[in-house]
Amino acid sequence: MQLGQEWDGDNNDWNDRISSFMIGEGVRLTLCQDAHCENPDHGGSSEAFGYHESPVMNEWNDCTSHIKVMPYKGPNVLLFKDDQCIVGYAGIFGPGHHNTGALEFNHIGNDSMTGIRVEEGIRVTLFEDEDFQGHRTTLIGPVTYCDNIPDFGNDTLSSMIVDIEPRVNTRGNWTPAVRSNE
Ligand SMILES: [Ca+2]
Ligand SMILES: [Ca+2]
Repeated sequence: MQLGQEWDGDNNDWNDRISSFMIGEGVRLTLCQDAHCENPDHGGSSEAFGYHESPVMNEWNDCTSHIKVMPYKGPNVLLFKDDQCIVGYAGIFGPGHHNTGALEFNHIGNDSMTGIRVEEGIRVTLFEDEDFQGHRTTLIGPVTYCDNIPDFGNDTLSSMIVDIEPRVNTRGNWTPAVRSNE
């Protein structure tokens, strides 16, 4: 599929058949279980960015009915509900405060995150409890953990803060290494 393209499984032989896929560099992918993405929240859709390969899709096997392929602008955080960084349920999160409701709406759910991909230029703090409380750990991108996130439990994430990571430039001044895409 090409950038900016939408694909509706009702119009071809591929409805409810996709079991693996690859996303190219610079591409943002939205998968929906309903025709025309009629149910975009948790349970109905999933999102990821490339480059990424998903050799299996677990709960998403044979249930994709609609696909959107759009240009991707980062940096962001990609969360995975399942291990091995499978998409699956996955969600894209930009800079900001993401409380439990945001996790639930963006395809992950409360106490279900197992894997994380943090792009370069991003700092993310993970919290065990809602409202940015409880045990926490901070990750600096670029880093990917598909199974065990150091010093953070599996299926415990309830809120998260994503920041642009400041860097020292060649003149020694603090400056954002990358700009937000907001
Ligand atoms: Ca999980
Ligand atoms: Ca929790």
